[in-house]
Amino acid sequence: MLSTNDYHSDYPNHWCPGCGNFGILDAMKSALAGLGLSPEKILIVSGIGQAAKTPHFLQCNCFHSLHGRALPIATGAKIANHHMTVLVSTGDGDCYGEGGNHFMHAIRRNIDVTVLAHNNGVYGLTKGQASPTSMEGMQTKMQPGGVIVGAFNPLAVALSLGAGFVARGFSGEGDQLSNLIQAGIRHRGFALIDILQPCVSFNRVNTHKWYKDRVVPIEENHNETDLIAALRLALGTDDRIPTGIYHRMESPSYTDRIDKLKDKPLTDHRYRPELLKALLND
Ligand SMILES: Cc1ncc(C[n+]2csc(CCOP(=O)(O)OP(=O)(O)O)c2C)c(N)n1
Ligand code: SF4
Repeated sequence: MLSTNDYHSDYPNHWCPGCGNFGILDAMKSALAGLGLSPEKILIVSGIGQAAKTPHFLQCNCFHSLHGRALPIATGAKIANHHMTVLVSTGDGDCYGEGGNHFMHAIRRNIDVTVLAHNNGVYGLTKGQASPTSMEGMQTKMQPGGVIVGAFNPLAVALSLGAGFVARGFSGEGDQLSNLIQAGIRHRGFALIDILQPCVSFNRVNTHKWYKDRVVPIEENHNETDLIAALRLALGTDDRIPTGIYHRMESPSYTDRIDKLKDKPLTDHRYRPELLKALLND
């Protein structure tokens, strides 16, 4: 039986005291322990940013890649060994801005990865510029007159692209978040968990209190298989921010569609350089 201590890493952590990332890190450990996944069976891929440092603080396989490029790395890793549990730890800037094109195509391909998007509505690491999810009107040092465009809606976009698992969590609701992460990992196919996360140093609008006043669990009678109901929730009609599973519907993942991978992962196939040589010669 595994405990959260089995995922503990001693790597020095310099996140600001009070940062929502701590709640996400704790929920990740508790989700992994709850699923009984041993560290060597897990790969966490990240891009660049405060959120992207998360794998340093976990004991498992980790690939800290380039800004916006976590999803292509995770895609390659999953295709190489689809028996590995692959998670992506990314920020709103990393995933929806710099990596927006990869976000779109990973969903379309239904890559079996669980994306934990630490959504703090700001570029934290580079000290507070607006991100794609910053609210219209939010003032930053770079946008002193306030952000002049509307915020990107990751849930509505993921749903409209056909993502099979779309959920929203909050770093201040650890038990719920841990359950969402477990459900995302269990889902076979692309899973997005957009996690609302206060950045106490640079986002003075979306504070802990601001979220506490608005976050509500999705109503129990919500039908997770009803895409239109999920879209309606994602588009929102009032100030409330529903948390929980918006949509869940399985379909064959990318590796399920590749005949050669039906019996065993690519890593277990014999390497036959003569075939490659023949191909190149041709
Ligand atoms: C190609 C490239 N462009 C820009 C940067 C600078 N940069 C580093 S992190 C970052 C934004 C990170 O914001 P987010 O993904 O929201 O993560 P956070 O730090 O808020 O967790 C930027 C623009 C970079 N490292 N590489
Ligand atoms: S700058 Fe913001 S996101 Fe980064 S560690 Fe501090 S509070 Fe967290």
